[in-house]
Amino acid sequence: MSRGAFIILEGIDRTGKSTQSAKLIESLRKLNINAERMAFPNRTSNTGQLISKYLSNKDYHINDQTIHLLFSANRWENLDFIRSKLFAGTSIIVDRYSYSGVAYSVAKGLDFMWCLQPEVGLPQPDLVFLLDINPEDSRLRSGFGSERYENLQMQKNVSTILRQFAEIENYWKIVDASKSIEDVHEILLKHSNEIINDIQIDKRPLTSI
Ligand code: ADP
Ligand code: 2DT
Ligand code: MG
Repeated sequence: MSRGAFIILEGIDRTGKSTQSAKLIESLRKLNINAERMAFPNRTSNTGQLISKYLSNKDYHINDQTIHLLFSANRWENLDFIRSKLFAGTSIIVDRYSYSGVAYSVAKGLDFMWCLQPEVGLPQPDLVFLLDINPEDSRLRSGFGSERYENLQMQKNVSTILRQFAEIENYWKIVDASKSIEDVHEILLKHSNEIINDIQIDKRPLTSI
């Protein structure tokens, strides 16, 4: 049996990652493709509860390096789960991954290579969608502004860093997230289907960051 595809949705806040990952799972399942959704941070584990408190309570202090490593640990604790699902043939759609980890910390002023280092060895995605939007537009969407990092300057910095990843790596696809929910969904479904099929045909191995 061939493995599932490891597909990531990245983007600044309110670009539609949660909406699109849920819709993608629904459509893939309708096509009889085994697929599961994950989101980072996973707020339910011990590290996730600390992270969630840090994000929602601006008075709860954790220094920048420590929170960076906690976000990374929050991914590492899911390593066995991710690998076992993929090798059982289930594709995984992930709402944020290592690239949010790097981009938000670099946007705060931490060193890029230092930020990337704890991600080295985690599973390498087969495809990353960058849901791209002008930060001036996404902040007008409902819910914006309630958590740490949801301010315009931070969003602009993160957007620039995520675009740099997308420009140098050919497994990234930039998607115009200002389109309608249905239009974005159609693009994501098409490319996800293609990569799931390609992996079945060429039996490519799962590699590491
Ligand atoms: P994210 O997970 O990236 O923060 P969400 O999926 O939670 O974003 O979407 C944020 C808000 O924007 C929600 O109210 C959602 O309904 C809305 N939204 C998502 N995608 C679009 C779109 N393409 N056009 C207009 N509004 C959208
Ligand atoms: P949402 O749960 O609304 O996506 O917000 N973040 C996320 C980091 O700083 N580092 C990371 O490694 C990850 C995965 C982005 C989560 C917030 O946490 C930030 C916004
Ligand atoms: Mg979300």
